[in-house]
Amino acid sequence: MFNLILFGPPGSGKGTQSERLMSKYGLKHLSTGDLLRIEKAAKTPLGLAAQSYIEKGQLVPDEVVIEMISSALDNNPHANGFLFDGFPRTTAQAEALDKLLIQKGTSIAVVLALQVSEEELVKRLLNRGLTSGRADDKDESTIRTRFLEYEKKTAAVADYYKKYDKVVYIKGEGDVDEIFQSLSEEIDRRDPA
Ligand code: B4P
Repeated sequence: MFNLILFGPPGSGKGTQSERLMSKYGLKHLSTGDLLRIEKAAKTPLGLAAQSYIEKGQLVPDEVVIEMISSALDNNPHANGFLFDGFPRTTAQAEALDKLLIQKGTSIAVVLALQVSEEELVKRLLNRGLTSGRADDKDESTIRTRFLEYEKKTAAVADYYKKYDKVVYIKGEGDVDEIFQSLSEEIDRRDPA
């Protein structure tokens, strides 16, 4: 089983690259952002509780996303491996994920961290906000809140995995195909086959 985390600030291209990586490597894509938006659209109690956090640009509480990931892992017992996109976003989430994977006799192989400048991130998210209908992409102050949350709570996740020597930084600006190529090279080096 090959499990990887695609890591990076909001708008760094995690969702964009995940789509390609999952089809190339046959990994099960688990995006907590997507899972939360599905819950929100279905107006489930979880989705309604998450909505106010997402719309303000804040992180959803750890226990909510950890429970969601735990169920997703249980619901995919035959997966070849998982591609975690936008999860973990706090050290508590990273610790919980490690425990869940140990229970399944597996672990994280690598954390691929996309690096993009803040000006470029703002540009991308405002641009996506023009068509996505996502409330958290619409105005610059919500986008800035997301960056603050990232600095305050999420950046430490890279430090957590650095202790285990699992983090590889990848330039996330430029051509989408070239970024995909760089990510693929790192995965191939670790041989998920
Ligand atoms: P997410 O859905 O995870 O989204 P994201 O950080 O906005 O985006 P991503 O990095 O995937 O960007 P994308 O590829 O789409 O999170 C949304 C919210 O959900 C969070 O703020 C939080 O409230 C909540 N949440 C999710 N997970 C959570 C967790 N674990 N704990 C707590 N709360 C959680 O790219 C963005 C744009 O850039 C797109 O328009 C794309 O086309 C463009 N783009 C991509 N690559 C490009 C390139 N190389 N060049 C130019 N444009 C590019």
